[in-house]
Amino acid sequence: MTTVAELLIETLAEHGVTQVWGVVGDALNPVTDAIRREDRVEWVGVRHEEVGAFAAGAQAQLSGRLGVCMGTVGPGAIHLLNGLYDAKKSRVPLLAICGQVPREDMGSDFFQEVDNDVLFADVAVFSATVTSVDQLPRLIEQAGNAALQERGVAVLTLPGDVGGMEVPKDTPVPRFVTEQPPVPPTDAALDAAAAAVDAAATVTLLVGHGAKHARAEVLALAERLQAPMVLTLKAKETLEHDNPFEVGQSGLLGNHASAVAFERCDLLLMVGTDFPYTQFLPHGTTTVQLDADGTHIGRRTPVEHAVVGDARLALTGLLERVAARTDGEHLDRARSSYDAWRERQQQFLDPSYDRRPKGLLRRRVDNPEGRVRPELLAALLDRYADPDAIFTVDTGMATTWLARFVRMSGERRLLGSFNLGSMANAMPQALGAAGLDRSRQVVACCGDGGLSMLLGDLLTAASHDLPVKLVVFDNGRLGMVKLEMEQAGLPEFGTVLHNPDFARVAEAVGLRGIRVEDPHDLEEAVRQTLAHDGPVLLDVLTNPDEVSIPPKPTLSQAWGFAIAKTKEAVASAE
Ligand SMILES: Cc1ncc(C[n+]2csc(CCOP(=O)(O)OP(=O)(O)O)c2C)c(N)n1
Repeated sequence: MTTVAELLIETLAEHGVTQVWGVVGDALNPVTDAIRREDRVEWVGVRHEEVGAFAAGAQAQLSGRLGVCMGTVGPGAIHLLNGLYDAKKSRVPLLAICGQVPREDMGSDFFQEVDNDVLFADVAVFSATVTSVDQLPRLIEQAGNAALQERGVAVLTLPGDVGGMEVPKDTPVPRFVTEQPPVPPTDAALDAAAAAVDAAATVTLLVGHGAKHARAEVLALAERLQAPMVLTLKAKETLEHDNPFEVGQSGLLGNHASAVAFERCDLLLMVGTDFPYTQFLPHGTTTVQLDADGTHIGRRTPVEHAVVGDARLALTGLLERVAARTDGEHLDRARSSYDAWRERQQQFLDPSYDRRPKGLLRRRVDNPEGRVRPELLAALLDRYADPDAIFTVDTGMATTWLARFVRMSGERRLLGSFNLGSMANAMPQALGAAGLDRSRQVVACCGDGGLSMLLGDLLTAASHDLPVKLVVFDNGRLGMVKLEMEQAGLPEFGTVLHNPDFARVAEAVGLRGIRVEDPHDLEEAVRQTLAHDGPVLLDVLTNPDEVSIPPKPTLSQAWGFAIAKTKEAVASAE
């Protein structure tokens, strides 16, 4: 005989799922029992379900297969929510298997009862409660197909008495549809876009994650148009390396060269990007937008020419139509600005460098205790991490340091909560990545606020032998919020974190722990961390007053900073 739970787990194993993440309990006991007896699927018990959702989401991003997490009745399911929203916004195929009270108690406000189909209505592309074996195998198939085809979250809820029910003998094992043939753009759209491109004196490309499979084509187009290429953070992974046209990122973590590239272009060509920070985009230019998803067209900036279709096909179509250019002045100007900026960044890698920016942001970066500059830590991770390392990064200042100092080699991967912007994603995502391949190096760049939010799951790294390298940018602050407050002219408030020695915490739970307080110890510590053959946490006390300067700091940001610093000085003198 086969039970509902066994059919579900066999389906997932056939699809290629190798791990399921969650917390065991009540309604889901038949499911975990089926996993226990299925050799192809490993159960990873986490301490907080949110960690399971983030880890499974990371696995889906890396493997292209369905990620799977579980949360049992009521609170266990609710704990998944933040990780599920991250998957939704990153467009990641994720299946959440959730528990429910037994069918006879449903609808009676029973102990722990929560209506999952209502709870998950906003986050899920598909959500259903299995109330009869007659719904199988179709509900399983629909859930998997919805997650994979719509690249989102599917939720299957099993009431307590359903998981162990027997399915009819000849019930076929559901199979999921994974093919997604690329949609070609129309000739008319390509003709109009190409004519606009040819009419423009200068073109700048803004390229996002949607072009990740079209690297050769996007580079060929940049060469043909002599166009600088601003990359979104999500495009960095595949497009940064060996790319003579890229000028880094825009937005708060970007650099001045992107502003040069935007300000001086007649035409902005957006490829596979939904970059949301409109204030950084150029104004008064003609815009051409290529996107596989027509709902993305024009939602960030007015678009004169829309090309809806697969990025590779659309770029190939443009390459067949646009004229080659020989004038490289626009490209050279943006690239020179980029080279100069990268050169200046190197100064931060000298521990004795005293930074005094010129102009509006002139001020001294306080570092009275001689703490490690976060830039140096990121640069050393870049230097010593494997060429195919997987990096995960927490939302916060760590994202800026990684964006600026860690280069993607082509084989390196980069995961973050880049659309939801949740804290505490880096450690869970690293666990997920390590679970897929324990021999590949996984480096998590964690904020101290982010790490401590889901700290309990350090235990998962130890107990499931997940050899993650957890690097804590320990500035004793909710640093990004400190920066926000100061740019707005508010004195820093509520951002100080009274942290433990995270290295000792790590040791206590079974990881190796290394702590660095003196910049001179950093290089050796980074080497040891990355070379350690098991889970390890490197706790680095970094300077909380290190700030990042955006591509075009505004007058109000600079004033705000000055005012906030004055208020803080007054407060500390009182
Ligand atoms: C779950 C969640 N809560 C709050 C925020 C708002 N927020 C964004 S960054 C940040 C501070 C992050 O601090 P930390 O992890 O220490 O990193 P740092 O910025 O200091 O490098 C906060 C509170 C958020 N993005 N996500």
